[in-house]
Amino acid sequence: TKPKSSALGRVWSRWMSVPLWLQIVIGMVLGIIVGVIFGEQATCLKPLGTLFVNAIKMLIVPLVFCSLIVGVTSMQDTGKMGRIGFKSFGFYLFTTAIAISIGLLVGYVLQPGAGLGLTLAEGATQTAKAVPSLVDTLVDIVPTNPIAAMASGQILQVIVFAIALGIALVLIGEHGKPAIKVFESLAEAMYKLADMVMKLAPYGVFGLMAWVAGEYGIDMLWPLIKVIIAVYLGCIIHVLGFYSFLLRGFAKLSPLQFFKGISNAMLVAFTTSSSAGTLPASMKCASENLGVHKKISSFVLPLGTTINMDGTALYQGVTVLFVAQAFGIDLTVVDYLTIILTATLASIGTAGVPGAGLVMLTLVLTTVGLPLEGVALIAGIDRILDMVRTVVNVSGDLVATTVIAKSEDELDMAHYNADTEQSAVL
Ligand code: DAS
Repeated sequence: TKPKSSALGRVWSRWMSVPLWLQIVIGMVLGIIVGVIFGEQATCLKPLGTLFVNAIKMLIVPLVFCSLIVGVTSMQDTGKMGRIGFKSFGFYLFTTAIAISIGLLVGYVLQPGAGLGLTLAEGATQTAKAVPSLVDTLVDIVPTNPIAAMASGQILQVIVFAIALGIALVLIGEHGKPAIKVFESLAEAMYKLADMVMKLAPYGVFGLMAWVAGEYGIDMLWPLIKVIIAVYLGCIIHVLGFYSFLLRGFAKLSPLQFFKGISNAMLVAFTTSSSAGTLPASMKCASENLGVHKKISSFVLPLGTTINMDGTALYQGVTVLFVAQAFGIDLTVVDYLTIILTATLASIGTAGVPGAGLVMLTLVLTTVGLPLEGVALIAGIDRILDMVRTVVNVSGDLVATTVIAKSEDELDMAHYNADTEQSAVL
Protein backbone atom coordinates (compact mmCIF):
# COMPACT_ATOMS: atom_id res chain seq x y z
CA THR A 1 0.00 0.00 0.00
CA LYS A 2 1.21 3.53 -0.74
CA PRO A 3 2.85 4.96 2.43
CA LYS A 4 0.48 7.52 3.98
CA SER A 5 1.92 10.92 3.10
CA SER A 6 2.50 12.99 6.24
CA ALA A 7 0.24 15.93 6.98
CA LEU A 8 3.19 18.21 6.17
CA GLY A 9 3.65 16.44 2.84
CA ARG A 10 0.00 16.98 2.01
CA VAL A 11 0.18 20.67 2.94
CA TRP A 12 3.36 21.09 0.86
CA SER A 13 1.85 19.43 -2.20
CA ARG A 14 -1.27 21.64 -1.83
CA TRP A 15 0.99 24.69 -1.58
CA MET A 16 2.94 23.65 -4.68
CA SER A 17 -0.33 23.34 -6.63
CA VAL A 18 -1.11 27.03 -6.00
CA PRO A 19 -0.25 29.23 -9.06
CA LEU A 20 3.08 31.03 -8.60
CA TRP A 21 1.57 34.50 -8.85
CA LEU A 22 -0.85 33.61 -6.04
CA GLN A 23 2.00 32.18 -3.95
CA ILE A 24 3.80 35.54 -4.41
CA VAL A 25 0.70 37.50 -3.36
CA ILE A 26 0.33 35.23 -0.29
CA GLY A 27 4.04 35.74 0.47
CA MET A 28 3.57 39.49 0.22
CA VAL A 29 0.48 39.55 2.47
CA LEU A 30 2.04 37.26 5.09
CA GLY A 31 5.24 39.33 4.99
CA ILE A 32 3.31 42.53 5.63
CA ILE A 33 1.33 40.90 8.48
CA VAL A 34 4.53 39.57 10.12
CA GLY A 35 6.19 42.96 9.65
CA VAL A 36 3.30 44.87 11.19
CA ILE A 37 3.05 42.44 14.14
CA PHE A 38 6.75 42.05 14.94
CA GLY A 39 7.97 45.51 13.80
CA GLU A 40 11.77 45.93 13.91
CA GLN A 41 12.32 42.23 14.79
CA ALA A 42 10.84 41.25 11.41
CA THR A 43 13.86 42.82 9.69
CA CYS A 44 15.75 39.58 10.53
CA LEU A 45 13.79 38.05 7.61
CA LYS A 46 15.41 40.41 5.09
CA PRO A 47 18.18 37.90 4.13
CA LEU A 48 15.41 35.74 2.55
CA GLY A 49 14.79 38.63 0.18
CA THR A 50 18.47 39.29 -0.39
CA LEU A 51 18.92 35.64 -1.41
CA PHE A 52 16.14 36.00 -4.00
CA VAL A 53 17.56 39.30 -5.30
CA ASN A 54 21.04 37.77 -5.62
CA ALA A 55 19.59 34.81 -7.54
CA ILE A 56 18.00 37.27 -10.00
CA LYS A 57 21.28 39.20 -10.30
CA MET A 58 22.98 35.90 -11.16
CA LEU A 59 20.64 35.50 -14.15
CA ILE A 60 20.74 38.93 -15.72
CA VAL A 61 23.85 38.89 -17.89
CA PRO A 62 23.57 35.36 -19.38
CA LEU A 63 19.79 35.71 -19.80
CA VAL A 64 20.00 39.05 -21.58
CA PHE A 65 22.96 37.98 -23.70
CA CYS A 66 21.39 34.73 -24.93
CA SER A 67 17.81 35.99 -25.31
CA LEU A 68 18.94 39.03 -27.31
CA ILE A 69 21.04 36.94 -29.68
CA VAL A 70 18.06 34.61 -30.19
CA GLY A 71 15.76 37.64 -30.61
CA VAL A 72 18.01 39.23 -33.23
CA THR A 73 18.77 35.99 -35.13
CA SER A 74 15.08 35.01 -35.10
CA MET A 75 14.56 38.00 -37.40
CA GLN A 76 16.91 36.53 -39.99
CA ASP A 77 13.96 36.09 -42.33
CA THR A 78 13.58 39.87 -42.04
CA GLY A 79 15.88 39.93 -45.04
CA LYS A 80 13.44 37.75 -46.98
CA MET A 81 10.55 40.01 -45.98
CA GLY A 82 12.75 43.03 -46.79
CA ARG A 83 10.61 46.14 -46.70
CA ILE A 84 7.96 44.64 -44.38
CA GLY A 85 10.65 43.39 -41.98
CA PHE A 86 12.30 46.75 -41.66
CA LYS A 87 8.93 48.53 -41.37
CA SER A 88 8.00 46.14 -38.55
CA PHE A 89 11.33 46.50 -36.74
CA GLY A 90 11.25 50.32 -37.00
CA PHE A 91 7.60 50.53 -35.98
CA TYR A 92 8.14 48.30 -32.96
CA LEU A 93 11.18 50.19 -31.66
CA PHE A 94 9.37 53.55 -32.17
CA THR A 95 6.23 52.51 -30.26
CA THR A 96 8.31 50.94 -27.47
CA ALA A 97 10.35 54.13 -27.01
CA ILE A 98 7.09 56.14 -26.82
CA ALA A 99 5.66 53.63 -24.31
CA ILE A 100 8.62 53.88 -21.94
CA SER A 101 8.50 57.68 -22.22
CA ILE A 102 4.81 57.67 -21.24
CA GLY A 103 5.68 55.38 -18.33
CA LEU A 104 8.43 57.76 -17.16
CA LEU A 105 6.08 60.75 -17.53
CA VAL A 106 3.29 59.11 -15.50
CA GLY A 107 5.80 57.91 -12.89
CA TYR A 108 7.28 61.40 -12.68
CA VAL A 109 3.90 63.10 -12.31
CA LEU A 110 2.28 60.62 -9.88
CA GLN A 111 5.50 60.04 -7.81
CA PRO A 112 4.27 56.62 -6.50
CA GLY A 113 7.39 56.00 -4.43
CA ALA A 114 7.78 59.47 -2.97
CA GLY A 115 8.00 59.61 0.80
CA LEU A 116 8.72 55.89 1.33
CA GLY A 117 12.25 56.82 2.40
CA LEU A 118 13.66 53.28 2.22
CA THR A 119 17.35 52.86 2.92
CA LEU A 120 19.64 50.06 1.84
CA ALA A 121 21.56 47.91 4.37
CA GLU A 122 22.45 49.90 7.46
CA GLY A 123 25.28 52.26 6.68
CA ALA A 124 25.38 51.38 2.97
CA THR A 125 24.81 54.77 1.40
CA GLN A 126 23.95 55.12 -2.25
CA THR A 127 27.34 55.98 -3.79
CA ALA A 128 27.03 59.39 -5.42
CA LYS A 129 27.41 58.48 -9.11
CA ALA A 130 29.69 60.66 -11.18
CA VAL A 131 27.21 62.00 -13.72
CA PRO A 132 28.62 61.05 -17.14
CA SER A 133 27.77 63.40 -19.99
CA LEU A 134 25.31 62.23 -22.63
CA VAL A 135 28.15 61.85 -25.13
CA ASP A 136 30.19 59.74 -22.68
CA THR A 137 27.15 57.56 -22.01
CA LEU A 138 26.55 56.97 -25.72
CA VAL A 139 30.25 56.35 -26.43
CA ASP A 140 30.47 54.06 -23.39
CA ILE A 141 27.79 51.68 -24.59
CA VAL A 142 30.28 50.17 -27.03
CA PRO A 143 32.35 47.78 -24.89
CA THR A 144 36.11 47.72 -25.36
CA ASN A 145 36.08 44.29 -23.72
CA PRO A 146 32.74 42.39 -23.95
CA ILE A 147 33.84 39.76 -21.41
CA ALA A 148 34.80 42.48 -18.90
CA ALA A 149 31.43 44.14 -19.57
CA MET A 150 29.68 40.88 -18.71
CA ALA A 151 31.84 40.30 -15.66
CA SER A 152 31.14 43.80 -14.34
CA GLY A 153 27.45 43.72 -15.29
CA GLN A 154 27.63 46.64 -17.72
CA ILE A 155 24.20 45.76 -19.08
CA LEU A 156 23.97 48.31 -21.92
CA GLN A 157 27.38 47.18 -23.19
CA VAL A 158 26.25 43.53 -23.00
CA ILE A 159 23.09 44.44 -24.97
CA VAL A 160 25.07 46.26 -27.68
CA PHE A 161 27.53 43.38 -28.03
CA ALA A 162 24.72 40.78 -28.11
CA ILE A 163 22.86 42.67 -30.88
CA ALA A 164 26.08 43.15 -32.87
CA LEU A 165 27.01 39.46 -32.49
CA GLY A 166 23.46 38.41 -33.44
CA ILE A 167 23.59 40.48 -36.63
CA ALA A 168 27.04 39.05 -37.46
CA LEU A 169 25.77 35.49 -36.92
CA VAL A 170 22.94 36.15 -39.40
CA LEU A 171 25.27 37.74 -41.94
CA ILE A 172 27.66 34.76 -41.99
CA GLY A 173 24.78 32.53 -43.11
CA GLU A 174 25.43 28.77 -42.78
CA HIS A 175 28.59 29.30 -40.73
CA GLY A 176 26.51 31.01 -38.05
CA LYS A 177 23.94 28.25 -37.70
CA PRO A 178 25.85 26.07 -35.16
CA ALA A 179 26.48 29.05 -32.85
CA ILE A 180 22.84 30.18 -33.17
CA LYS A 181 21.75 26.66 -32.16
CA VAL A 182 24.01 26.85 -29.11
CA PHE A 183 22.59 30.24 -28.08
CA GLU A 184 19.04 28.99 -28.67
CA SER A 185 19.56 26.11 -26.26
CA LEU A 186 21.40 28.36 -23.78
CA ALA A 187 18.50 30.84 -23.96
CA GLU A 188 16.05 28.00 -23.29
CA ALA A 189 18.17 26.97 -20.32
CA MET A 190 18.27 30.56 -19.05
CA TYR A 191 14.46 30.86 -19.34
CA LYS A 192 14.21 27.62 -17.33
CA LEU A 193 16.67 28.96 -14.77
CA ALA A 194 14.66 32.20 -14.56
CA ASP A 195 11.57 30.05 -14.03
CA MET A 196 13.33 28.19 -11.20
CA VAL A 197 14.53 31.44 -9.58
CA MET A 198 11.03 32.91 -9.81
CA LYS A 199 9.82 29.92 -7.75
CA LEU A 200 11.86 31.45 -4.90
CA ALA A 201 9.91 34.71 -5.29
CA PRO A 202 7.15 33.93 -2.72
CA TYR A 203 9.78 33.40 0.01
CA GLY A 204 11.95 36.31 -1.11
CA VAL A 205 8.96 38.65 -1.27
CA PHE A 206 7.85 37.40 2.17
CA GLY A 207 11.26 38.26 3.64
CA LEU A 208 11.51 41.68 2.00
CA MET A 209 7.92 42.71 2.70
CA ALA A 210 8.35 41.68 6.36
CA TRP A 211 11.47 43.89 6.47
CA VAL A 212 9.78 46.86 4.78
CA ALA A 213 6.53 46.57 6.78
CA GLY A 214 8.53 46.01 10.00
CA GLU A 215 10.76 48.98 9.32
CA TYR A 216 8.30 51.39 7.72
CA GLY A 217 4.84 50.29 8.87
CA ILE A 218 1.63 49.52 7.02
CA ASP A 219 1.51 52.86 5.20
CA MET A 220 4.06 51.47 2.72
CA LEU A 221 1.09 49.75 1.02
CA TRP A 222 -0.25 53.02 -0.38
CA PRO A 223 2.80 53.57 -2.69
CA LEU A 224 2.25 50.08 -4.17
CA ILE A 225 -1.39 50.94 -4.88
CA LYS A 226 -0.16 54.15 -6.54
CA VAL A 227 2.15 52.04 -8.76
CA ILE A 228 -0.87 49.99 -9.92
CA ILE A 229 -2.85 53.17 -10.64
CA ALA A 230 0.11 54.71 -12.51
CA VAL A 231 0.71 51.63 -14.69
CA TYR A 232 -2.98 51.20 -15.57
CA LEU A 233 -3.31 54.94 -16.31
CA GLY A 234 -0.20 54.88 -18.50
CA CYS A 235 -1.46 51.83 -20.41
CA ILE A 236 -4.87 53.42 -21.02
CA ILE A 237 -3.16 56.59 -22.32
CA HIS A 238 -0.86 54.55 -24.57
CA VAL A 239 -3.62 52.32 -26.01
CA LEU A 240 -6.54 54.75 -26.33
CA GLY A 241 -4.39 57.82 -27.00
CA PHE A 242 -1.24 56.85 -28.88
CA TYR A 243 -2.58 53.81 -30.75
CA SER A 244 -5.71 55.72 -31.81
CA PHE A 245 -3.42 58.51 -33.07
CA LEU A 246 -1.35 55.95 -35.04
CA LEU A 247 -4.44 54.29 -36.56
CA ARG A 248 -6.20 57.51 -37.53
CA GLY A 249 -3.12 59.64 -38.20
CA PHE A 250 -0.89 57.15 -40.04
CA ALA A 251 -3.44 54.82 -41.62
CA LYS A 252 -6.74 56.76 -41.70
CA LEU A 253 -8.39 53.83 -39.92
CA SER A 254 -11.21 53.90 -37.35
CA PRO A 255 -9.81 53.17 -33.87
CA LEU A 256 -13.26 52.05 -32.71
CA GLN A 257 -13.44 49.36 -35.42
CA PHE A 258 -9.90 48.30 -34.46
CA PHE A 259 -10.59 47.91 -30.74
CA LYS A 260 -13.86 46.07 -31.44
CA GLY A 261 -11.92 43.75 -33.74
CA ILE A 262 -9.19 42.92 -31.21
CA SER A 263 -11.34 42.76 -28.06
CA ASN A 264 -11.09 38.96 -27.90
CA ALA A 265 -7.31 39.02 -28.10
CA MET A 266 -7.18 41.71 -25.42
CA LEU A 267 -9.32 39.53 -23.15
CA VAL A 268 -7.11 36.47 -23.68
CA ALA A 269 -4.00 38.60 -23.02
CA PHE A 270 -5.49 40.01 -19.79
CA THR A 271 -6.43 36.60 -18.44
CA THR A 272 -3.32 34.67 -19.54
CA SER A 273 -0.67 37.41 -19.07
CA SER A 274 1.15 35.80 -21.98
CA SER A 275 1.69 37.37 -25.41
CA ALA A 276 2.90 34.03 -26.74
CA GLY A 277 -0.23 32.35 -25.40
CA THR A 278 -2.38 35.03 -27.01
CA LEU A 279 -0.76 34.71 -30.47
CA PRO A 280 -3.41 32.30 -31.86
CA ALA A 281 -6.18 34.69 -30.74
CA SER A 282 -4.27 37.65 -32.24
CA MET A 283 -3.86 35.83 -35.56
CA LYS A 284 -7.61 35.07 -35.71
CA CYS A 285 -8.58 38.67 -34.84
CA ALA A 286 -6.20 40.08 -37.43
CA SER A 287 -7.47 37.97 -40.33
CA GLU A 288 -11.13 37.39 -39.37
CA ASN A 289 -12.07 40.69 -37.71
CA LEU A 290 -9.66 43.25 -39.18
CA GLY A 291 -9.22 41.86 -42.70
CA VAL A 292 -5.40 41.78 -42.50
CA HIS A 293 -3.88 39.53 -45.20
CA LYS A 294 -2.23 36.43 -43.68
CA LYS A 295 0.97 37.24 -45.59
CA ILE A 296 1.41 40.24 -43.27
CA SER A 297 -0.03 38.90 -39.99
CA SER A 298 1.84 35.60 -40.17
CA PHE A 299 5.14 37.52 -40.13
CA VAL A 300 4.51 40.74 -38.20
CA LEU A 301 2.54 39.21 -35.30
CA PRO A 302 5.02 36.46 -34.29
CA LEU A 303 7.85 39.01 -34.67
CA GLY A 304 5.95 41.39 -32.39
CA THR A 305 5.40 38.66 -29.81
CA THR A 306 9.17 38.23 -29.69
CA ILE A 307 10.51 41.79 -29.87
CA ASN A 308 7.62 44.18 -29.18
CA MET A 309 6.70 44.87 -25.56
CA ASP A 310 5.14 48.35 -25.28
CA GLY A 311 3.25 47.47 -22.09
CA THR A 312 6.33 46.02 -20.46
CA ALA A 313 8.43 49.06 -21.42
CA LEU A 314 5.78 51.42 -20.02
CA TYR A 315 5.63 49.36 -16.81
CA GLN A 316 9.41 49.59 -16.50
CA GLY A 317 9.22 53.39 -16.86
CA VAL A 318 6.81 53.62 -13.94
CA THR A 319 8.47 51.04 -11.69
CA VAL A 320 12.04 52.32 -12.18
CA LEU A 321 10.90 55.75 -11.02
CA PHE A 322 9.01 54.12 -8.13
CA VAL A 323 12.24 52.43 -6.94
CA ALA A 324 14.29 55.62 -7.35
CA GLN A 325 11.68 57.62 -5.42
CA ALA A 326 11.30 54.89 -2.75
CA PHE A 327 15.04 54.98 -2.03
CA GLY A 328 15.26 58.74 -2.43
CA ILE A 329 17.68 58.53 -5.37
CA ASP A 330 17.61 61.41 -7.89
CA LEU A 331 17.91 60.47 -11.55
CA THR A 332 19.70 62.68 -14.06
CA VAL A 333 18.58 63.40 -17.63
CA VAL A 334 21.26 60.94 -18.78
CA ASP A 335 19.71 58.31 -16.49
CA TYR A 336 16.31 58.90 -18.12
CA LEU A 337 17.82 58.48 -21.59
CA THR A 338 19.69 55.35 -20.43
CA ILE A 339 16.43 53.91 -19.12
CA ILE A 340 14.66 54.60 -22.45
CA LEU A 341 17.55 53.05 -24.44
CA THR A 342 17.85 50.00 -22.15
CA ALA A 343 14.12 49.26 -21.90
CA THR A 344 13.67 49.66 -25.67
CA LEU A 345 16.58 47.38 -26.53
CA ALA A 346 15.82 44.95 -23.67
CA SER A 347 12.26 44.52 -24.96
CA ILE A 348 13.82 42.71 -27.96
CA GLY A 349 14.99 40.00 -25.58
CA THR A 350 11.97 39.86 -23.25
CA ALA A 351 10.05 36.60 -23.64
CA GLY A 352 6.27 36.79 -24.11
CA VAL A 353 5.53 34.76 -21.00
CA PRO A 354 4.02 35.68 -17.61
CA GLY A 355 6.39 37.53 -15.32
CA ALA A 356 9.12 38.12 -17.93
CA GLY A 357 8.85 41.86 -17.42
CA LEU A 358 9.78 41.57 -13.75
CA VAL A 359 13.07 39.85 -14.58
CA MET A 360 13.77 42.48 -17.25
CA LEU A 361 13.06 45.22 -14.69
CA THR A 362 16.23 44.12 -12.87
CA LEU A 363 18.07 44.88 -16.12
CA VAL A 364 16.88 48.47 -16.26
CA LEU A 365 17.45 49.02 -12.52
CA THR A 366 21.01 47.73 -12.91
CA THR A 367 21.88 50.09 -15.76
CA VAL A 368 21.06 53.14 -13.65
CA GLY A 369 22.51 51.70 -10.43
CA LEU A 370 19.23 51.41 -8.52
CA PRO A 371 18.83 48.80 -5.73
CA LEU A 372 17.35 45.49 -6.92
CA GLU A 373 15.45 45.20 -3.63
CA GLY A 374 12.92 47.28 -5.56
CA VAL A 375 12.17 44.20 -7.70
CA ALA A 376 10.94 42.28 -4.66
CA LEU A 377 8.77 45.26 -3.65
CA ILE A 378 7.12 45.16 -7.08
CA ALA A 379 6.96 41.34 -7.26
CA GLY A 380 4.01 41.19 -4.87
CA ILE A 381 1.81 43.26 -7.20
CA ASP A 382 3.46 42.15 -10.42
CA ARG A 383 0.71 39.82 -11.61
CA ILE A 384 -1.84 42.66 -11.46
CA LEU A 385 0.54 44.75 -13.55
CA ASP A 386 1.40 41.84 -15.88
CA MET A 387 -2.23 41.42 -16.96
CA VAL A 388 -2.57 44.99 -18.23
CA ARG A 389 0.92 45.25 -19.75
CA THR A 390 0.35 42.07 -21.73
CA VAL A 391 -2.87 43.58 -23.14
CA VAL A 392 -0.78 46.56 -24.32
CA ASN A 393 1.94 44.27 -25.73
CA VAL A 394 -0.63 42.34 -27.78
CA SER A 395 -2.54 45.48 -28.84
CA GLY A 396 0.75 47.01 -29.99
CA ASP A 397 1.53 43.96 -32.11
CA LEU A 398 -1.92 44.19 -33.72
CA VAL A 399 -1.66 47.96 -34.36
CA ALA A 400 1.67 47.42 -36.14
CA THR A 401 0.24 44.56 -38.20
CA THR A 402 -2.83 46.59 -39.22
CA VAL A 403 -0.92 49.81 -40.05
CA ILE A 404 1.73 47.89 -42.02
CA ALA A 405 -0.95 45.88 -43.86
CA LYS A 406 -2.66 49.17 -44.82
CA SER A 407 0.64 50.63 -46.04
CA GLU A 408 1.23 47.49 -48.13
CA ASP A 409 -2.34 47.59 -49.47
CA GLU A 410 -2.94 44.19 -47.85
CA LEU A 411 -5.86 45.32 -45.65
CA ASP A 412 -9.40 44.42 -46.77
CA MET A 413 -11.12 47.76 -45.95
CA ALA A 414 -14.66 46.40 -46.41
CA HIS A 415 -13.82 43.64 -43.95
CA TYR A 416 -12.15 46.08 -41.55
CA ASN A 417 -15.19 48.39 -41.48
CA ALA A 418 -17.72 45.55 -41.32
CA ASP A 419 -19.33 45.23 -37.91
CA THR A 420 -17.36 42.70 -35.83
CA GLU A 421 -20.55 40.94 -34.78
CA GLN A 422 -21.06 39.87 -38.45
CA SER A 423 -17.57 38.43 -38.78
CA ALA A 424 -16.42 35.30 -36.99
CA VAL A 425 -16.07 35.70 -33.25
CA LEU A 426 -13.47 33.55 -31.47
N1 DAS B 1 3.61 38.82 -19.64
C1 DAS B 1 4.56 39.25 -20.67
C2 DAS B 1 3.93 39.04 -22.03
O1 DAS B 1 3.44 37.97 -22.26
C3 DAS B 1 4.98 40.64 -20.52
C4 DAS B 1 5.69 40.89 -19.23
O2 DAS B 1 5.83 40.01 -18.37
O3 DAS B 1 6.11 42.04 -19.08
O4 DAS B 1 3.96 39.97 -22.87
